[in-house]
Amino acid sequence: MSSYVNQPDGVFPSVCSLDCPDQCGLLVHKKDGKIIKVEGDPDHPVTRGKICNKVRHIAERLYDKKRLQYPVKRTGAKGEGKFKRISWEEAIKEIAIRFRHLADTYGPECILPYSFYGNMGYLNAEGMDRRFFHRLGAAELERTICQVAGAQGYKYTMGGAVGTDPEETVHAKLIIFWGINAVSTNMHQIIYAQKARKRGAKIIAIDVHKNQTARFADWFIPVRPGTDGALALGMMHVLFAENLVDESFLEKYTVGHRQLREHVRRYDPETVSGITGVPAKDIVKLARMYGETPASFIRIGNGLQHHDNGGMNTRAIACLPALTGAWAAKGGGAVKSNSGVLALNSAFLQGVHLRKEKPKRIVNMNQIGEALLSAKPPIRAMFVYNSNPAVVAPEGNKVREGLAREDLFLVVHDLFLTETAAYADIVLPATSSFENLDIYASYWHHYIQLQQPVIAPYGESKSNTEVFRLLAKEMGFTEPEFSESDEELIKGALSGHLNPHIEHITFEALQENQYMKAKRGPWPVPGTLPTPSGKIELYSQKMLDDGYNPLPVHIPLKKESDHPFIFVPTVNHHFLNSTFSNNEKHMKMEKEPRLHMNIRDAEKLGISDGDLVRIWNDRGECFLKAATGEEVLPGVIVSRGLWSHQPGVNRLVNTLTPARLADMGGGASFFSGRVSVAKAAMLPTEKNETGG
Ligand SMILES: Nc1nc2c(c(=O)[nH]1)N[C@H]1C(S)=C(S)[C@@H](COP(=O)(O)OP(=O)(O)OC[C@H]3O[C@@H](n4cnc5c(=O)[nH]c(N)nc54)[C@H](O)[C@@H]3O)O[C@H]1N2
Ligand SMILES: Nc1nc2c(c(=O)[nH]1)N[C@H]1C(S)=C(S)[C@@H](COP(=O)(O)OP(=O)(O)OC[C@H]3O[C@@H](n4cnc5c(=O)[nH]c(N)nc54)[C@H](O)[C@@H]3O)O[C@H]1N2
Ligand SMILES: [Mo]
Repeated sequence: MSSYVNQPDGVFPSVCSLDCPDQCGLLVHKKDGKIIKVEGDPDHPVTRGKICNKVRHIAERLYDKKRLQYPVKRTGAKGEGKFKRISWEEAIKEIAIRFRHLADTYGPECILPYSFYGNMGYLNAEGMDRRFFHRLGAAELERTICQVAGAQGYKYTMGGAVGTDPEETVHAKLIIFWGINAVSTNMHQIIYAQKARKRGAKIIAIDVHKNQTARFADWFIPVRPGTDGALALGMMHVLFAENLVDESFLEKYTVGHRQLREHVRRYDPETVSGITGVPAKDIVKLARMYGETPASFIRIGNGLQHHDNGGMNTRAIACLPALTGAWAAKGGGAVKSNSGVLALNSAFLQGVHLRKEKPKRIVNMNQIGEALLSAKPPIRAMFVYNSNPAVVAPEGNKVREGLAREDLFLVVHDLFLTETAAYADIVLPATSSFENLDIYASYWHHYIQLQQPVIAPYGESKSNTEVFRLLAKEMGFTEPEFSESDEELIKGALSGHLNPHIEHITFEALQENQYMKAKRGPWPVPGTLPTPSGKIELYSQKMLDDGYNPLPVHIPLKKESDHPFIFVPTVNHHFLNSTFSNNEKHMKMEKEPRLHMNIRDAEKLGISDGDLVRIWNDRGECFLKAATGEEVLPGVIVSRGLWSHQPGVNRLVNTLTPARLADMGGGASFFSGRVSVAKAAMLPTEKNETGG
């Protein structure tokens, strides 16, 4: 056990484990063996002592009286949340017996793991768990809920998840926050932008919602949802037409610029204005600002790619820095994700070789509702950890109906009795990241960080690695992969030298330094990009081979129904997806969920600010209070936060979101759904009580 755990008092270095690009360095204050305060580590080179409010108050979550302390077994109906205490021994035994019986009777692919990045630690997110399910031969889960569509779109252009080093962006002279609410979701990029602004940089936000980031910007450009590709193409039209492109960069670093120049003639500002809702003169102004500022930086968000056309739109935006040669300017370029810079030895960690047969059943996590309800042969068991699908996954009614199936054996491992756990047969208590040894690699900045356990496990809780070691043992999996310690997992993850940027980073060095930066040479170097040509691909033969247009194009959102509004249910400031959505302090900081709608739409519907409204479509309904104004364009409504169900008031926004897959990578299309809105005649509680 780490020396930190054995010291009841003191201040210890740590890492934030949340699924957030900033991955802050923390200092954890302990008294009598308990965490009493969490603050930012002032020495961390990127996060520099500044942390968000939600993590500043994380101790309230760690010691929340609702936190799970021991394993429990269901005694009530599924979803009712009635459980009795059992021992770990009983829990592990029962899971192993059920899994073995199911695997023997129906084949192991009737068992499905369901997880995401509730904890970003490599060991606890994709370590022993993956080894276990590979060895079992379970069905495979495609982890597509977050960023895959945009990642694939970016990859077609740039070859991989690599962009500008964010530390350089203080030198940028123009910063565009494109489909990202960075004030809430990437606050240290905002701090860099503030520094850049002091040196003369202009800040632009392009979004469907006048959020905090839009208010921070010098210029906010509202766009219609799912039209960013068209806006980027309109910018390209102006850049080529007005000779604002960097010919020598295009020649040396890209393929296909001649085809692209021809192709974008059709995306003139008038046409693009008709698609995006951005006035033609603003498209020209934006393109000129971009073209005249070599050190321009685009922070490409996740929001804009949660659409039917999210892959292609990201692909289009990713072409822009190549047109102006921004990649070659200090601080210029773009970041979608930088995870490629810090890639660890995943093959080792995940033990893919332990799988004896190729998986026949692959389930896309965005379609978990449908899979649970109608996969043939049925999914008979599911093990959920690091995720809360009952709240975060699309088509929520189907998800919850699937979780409620009497014949589904459901195990949930979490720190809390989440909405998903309420449906479980067995719930296992999880340690928080402060109780684990783990390794963290940011998907934005370039530092790998070590988490040494700071406190002892809470109650009887266990880490993910420990749970899967125990289960493997109980199942009789004797491979040495299942007895490796967390330290051995970290050492293996850093070995193999698959990634030259991190060759110098070892477990021992991390123990001494806490965080270490990747070594990157000059970038991009023509001929060395991981695209097929080694260059930035403005024209992509690979896209053509994969069935896409080889050039960036605008493809409209699917018109799924006649409901009049496009519904964009985003995340909020004080929660992390659904994490914190049940913690009193964080709920209080966030106040209540609101539905932002344009005042003209509201007036037409007789809705006033503060009215409770019903939002519905063919997938279901939910209820929120209206916030009317000019924050969104007519025809669009935006909510913030993945709130849980409140007795009587269904605030589960994902009840309404489509499980339809985006154009690339099997990604989610959370923000492409259509809904109707009306003033709720009475509180839904009254309605339920009167049976209406
Ligand atoms: N405080 C906080 N921080 C978080 C999270 C959290 O829940 N809370 N979640 C974390 C996770 S997992 C992720 S993936 C990231 C996500 O963080 P971001 O990258 O910021 O993505 P979102 O918040 O999903 O959406 C960002 C913006 O996209 C806008 N948007 C929606 N559709 C469109 C469109 O078609 N075009 C344009 N231009 N904009 C559009 C939305 O209005 C929203 O303001 O944040 C991480 N950080
Ligand atoms: N409407 C709408 N829906 C969305 C989004 C949106 O913008 N709008 N965003 C989507 C995105 S980008 C994402 S990434 C997903 C995220 O969705 P999820 O991955 O489900 O994220 P969270 O809601 O944070 O739930 C994480 C859970 O993991 C648990 N946990 C934390 N640490 C550990 C651990 O060490 N072990 C175990 N066993 N459990 C742990 C937490 O307590 C929490 O219950 O949501 C998606 N859903
Ligand atoms: Mo995400």
